[in-house]
Amino acid sequence: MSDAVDFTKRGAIGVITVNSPPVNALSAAVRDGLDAALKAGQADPDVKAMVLMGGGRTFIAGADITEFGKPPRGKPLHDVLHDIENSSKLIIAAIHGTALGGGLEVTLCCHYRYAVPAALVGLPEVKLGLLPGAGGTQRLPRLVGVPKALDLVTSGDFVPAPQALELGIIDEMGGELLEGAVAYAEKLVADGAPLRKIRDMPCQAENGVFEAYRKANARKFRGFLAPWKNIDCIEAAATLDFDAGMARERELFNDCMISPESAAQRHVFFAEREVAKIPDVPKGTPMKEVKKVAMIGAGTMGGGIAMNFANAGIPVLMVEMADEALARGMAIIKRNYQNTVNKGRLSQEKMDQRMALFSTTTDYADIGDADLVIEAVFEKMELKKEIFAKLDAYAKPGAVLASNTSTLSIDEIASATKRSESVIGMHFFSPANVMRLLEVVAMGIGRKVGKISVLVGNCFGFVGNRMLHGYTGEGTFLLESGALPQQVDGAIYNFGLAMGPFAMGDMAGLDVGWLVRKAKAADRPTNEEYGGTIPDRICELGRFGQKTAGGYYDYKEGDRTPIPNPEVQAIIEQVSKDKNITRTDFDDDEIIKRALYPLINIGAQILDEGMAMRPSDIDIIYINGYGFPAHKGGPMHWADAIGLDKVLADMKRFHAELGERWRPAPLLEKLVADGKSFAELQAG
Ligand code: 3H9
Repeated sequence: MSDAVDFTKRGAIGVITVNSPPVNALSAAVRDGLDAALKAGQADPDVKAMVLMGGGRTFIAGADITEFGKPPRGKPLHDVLHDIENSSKLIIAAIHGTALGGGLEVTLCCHYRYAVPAALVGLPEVKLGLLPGAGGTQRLPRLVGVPKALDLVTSGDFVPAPQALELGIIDEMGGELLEGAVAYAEKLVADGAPLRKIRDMPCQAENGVFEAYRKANARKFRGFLAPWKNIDCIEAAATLDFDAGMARERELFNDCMISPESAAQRHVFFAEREVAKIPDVPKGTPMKEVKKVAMIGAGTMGGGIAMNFANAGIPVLMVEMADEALARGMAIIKRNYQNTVNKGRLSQEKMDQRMALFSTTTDYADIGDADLVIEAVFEKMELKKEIFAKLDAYAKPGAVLASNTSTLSIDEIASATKRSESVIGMHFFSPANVMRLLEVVAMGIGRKVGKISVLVGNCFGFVGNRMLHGYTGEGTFLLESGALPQQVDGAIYNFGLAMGPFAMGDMAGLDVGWLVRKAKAADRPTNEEYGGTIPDRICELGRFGQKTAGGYYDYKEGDRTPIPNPEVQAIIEQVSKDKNITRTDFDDDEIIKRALYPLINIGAQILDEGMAMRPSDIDIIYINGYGFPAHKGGPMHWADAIGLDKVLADMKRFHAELGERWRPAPLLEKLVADGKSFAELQAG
């Protein structure tokens, strides 16, 4: 027997246990081990039925993703599954932890499924740009019906055991994993339960469901390949016989496997896990425990940040200058929670528990017992320094003092204290209680509040916003060169972002950038580098975006649909004239390059400066903080996929046409000269 799978006996029940940490993925060793264990069970005349379970913290979490794209080894998964389904003795899956992807597909070939209440099941392949390729798309709809199967395979959502029981994905639920499953197996044997095979069950769909489903989700799935292929597979289950459906699934699985979308999404999967690893901080380094947080500033941002901590069960003291500001801030927090309760996504009881974790004060002396103090006030250096001097006076020794700035120097803020080593930047993204990203210099706490934390250095705009300025700036330069806002936004939307730079500007408020540009601080890019001329003129008309019913676009009341505005078009054309620029037509491809290549170029500069640790960290920032599409893998992966030599050639063309802001980053030049990609740079 292999080390990865062992076979033991409990009376007349054989127990097959997969032991392949961390997640019991279906590696070659596991497949070979399963093969041997099944043979042992079949051959033993005392064994009447078998239980198949995972050792350690989980059942099987899926195929081994690290084997993808490598030459096949070991017994093929389909053959193992065939042997399970056609076993002459009952096989019962016993699920704890997670049964995901190929893991759930293994259980669907077992004759019955048992789970503990905390178990989760799901087919998350779609998140890797794939589809369940081991019969999942053919067997799941036979159990749960076509509509539910469509939702499960296209979302990749995990289903908790109690719900899986209701849906019929599992047959029995009980508290004890091994004892419970063995008892269930004994009962099935005693009852003479049949060798139930899901493949023999019927699968039907109502007329038109697939077309309707494709139509209803067209917007959501745009740019992705896998959701569409998943739907095709479920359709095959409902229209073809089982074996033909399996053949179709295999064919479409291969289409997904070789697609650039899947390569990008698998890159994102590993990149998300990579961000947590910091070379200077070995695994197991003790983390500062945060038992209490003080939040300076109870505005929208402060309140949103504070909610993250309350959600994680950590008490938060809200600090403001005046009682009215505290009352206003607490009312917003309460309303946010209430909305979630009203939508049925939080129980009233949980909301009450979270609200009870908040306390308020106007006296800085009260922050003395906080382990972490986070400041989220206006982006004004003087104000921040004043606050940090007070924090220095009242915070206990060892407390972490964080600023939620994204544009001011953390080093300068820290200079207002006598403990600069305790001062960090924590850049939450707005709305802070929703967005998944946190740019940070102290990693442990971010994970605790459910954020993907990325370590970044202290530079203007940290990483994400610094790159963003390149993108939004180039967007307005595109307007000067001949494009219109709706054209640029349309191209960016079709590329896969939630919206283009102008719709985004209108939503965020154009006045913010206007004020920053007017301040013209010495360490900031100049107005010309920002591409500020057009937005300045729009702001001068009092058009600040959605909040003033108009910015780059007009808006009807209560409607966020942008409507092109002739006055704005006139401004744009006038600016081109003033700058002696001949307006030209652009196709979408050129717009995408002009608007998005600055992300790559600035990303390369940031890497060169050591402000971000890895190309994949930048990808994670862009996907989670700025809505860059996962099917493109983030800006740096996207650049690799295009080919850095091609990207550089276009940048050189822009450099010649448009000037210094397009000077290619030295790192990019070097990678191309060395024939390397960002991924190869990262691999070392
Ligand atoms: C599939 O099944 C295809 C089939 O349909 C068809 C075949 C023909 N393989 O996330 P964590 C690693 S596709 C290899 O930090 P958690 C992970 O990289 C697969 N490695 O833990 C990490 O390594 P490291 C469908 C894997 O507790 C370590 O395990 N399945 C795999 O927060 C711990 O991971 C999925 O898509 C894998 N399948 O979450 C499930 N999974 O320590 C993907 C994990 O070196 N996995 N690793 O960084 C997950 O969703 C989460 O990992 C899970 C645990 C919920 C299981």
